[in-house]
Amino acid sequence: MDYQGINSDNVSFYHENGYLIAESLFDANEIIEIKNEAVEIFRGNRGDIDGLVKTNENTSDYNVLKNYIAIHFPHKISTKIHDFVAHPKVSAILSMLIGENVKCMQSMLFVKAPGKPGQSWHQDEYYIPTRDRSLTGVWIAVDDATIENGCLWVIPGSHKNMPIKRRRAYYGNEYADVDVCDLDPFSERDAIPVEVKKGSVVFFNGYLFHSSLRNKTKENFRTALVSHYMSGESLLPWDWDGRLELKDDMRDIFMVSGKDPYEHKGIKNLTYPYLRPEIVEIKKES
Ligand SMILES: O=C(O)CCC(=O)C(=O)O
Repeated sequence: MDYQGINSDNVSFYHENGYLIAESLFDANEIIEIKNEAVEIFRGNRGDIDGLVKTNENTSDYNVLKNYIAIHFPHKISTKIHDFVAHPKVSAILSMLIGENVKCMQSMLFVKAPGKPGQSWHQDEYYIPTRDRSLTGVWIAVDDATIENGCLWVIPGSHKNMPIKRRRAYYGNEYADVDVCDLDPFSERDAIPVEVKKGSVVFFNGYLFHSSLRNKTKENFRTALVSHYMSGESLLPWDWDGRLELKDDMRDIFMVSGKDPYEHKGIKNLTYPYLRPEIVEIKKES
């Protein structure tokens, strides 16, 4: 078992530490495709999205993108982004980490413009609960990610035997969120920055404590295409932060590897793209 430089030692590292970096998984030409597509999306050329700032052909790409943190569910309006979310290089590694059948339910295209806030400490399964702890994030670096421009931070090993932790109020200035995860028995001192070059891809476990800080650069974006996946076998009792009626299995998914064991249920079109707000309110507990 060896794919694009990822072997069984790397898979063991993932299970032990809760994250894995696949260096240079995408080449410069592929990364430029994502970067260009981000500009098209935020110019409104893939459809209007509530909150998009009006621009014209004379507006520079910098001025188009400088207004935004991220768009959620870009794969719903962009076939280019959909292709990268379901890219065989991503799905092959996911099937090494999760199993043969892998489905995707969510994507986010961060541009994280200069000055924009980060995401507070959290576990992704708090927001997107699976039945078998199989939630896996895939973070494709489209720009070099550095401490200064707000790279990902992780607490290695924090996913192991970890319950879903409560969240408490956050009053600081680094994050868009108004709450933050209780890290006990870990602390921020255990965190390491995940600085990666563009084209590298970070895979991380849905129970892993992770966060990102404000982009403190004056002119550098921190672009990343981030998507979430899980085992095809698990149901997905996800109400999309209270936007949907809670059902035992949310079926707005697509397979990126293998077969869908629940194919007979069909697929529903429930989610839609929206811009990530500057302040993210507390998730409604169900
Ligand atoms: O890219 C970021 O700033 C945060 C991404 C993240 O935390 C996530 O996808 O769960």
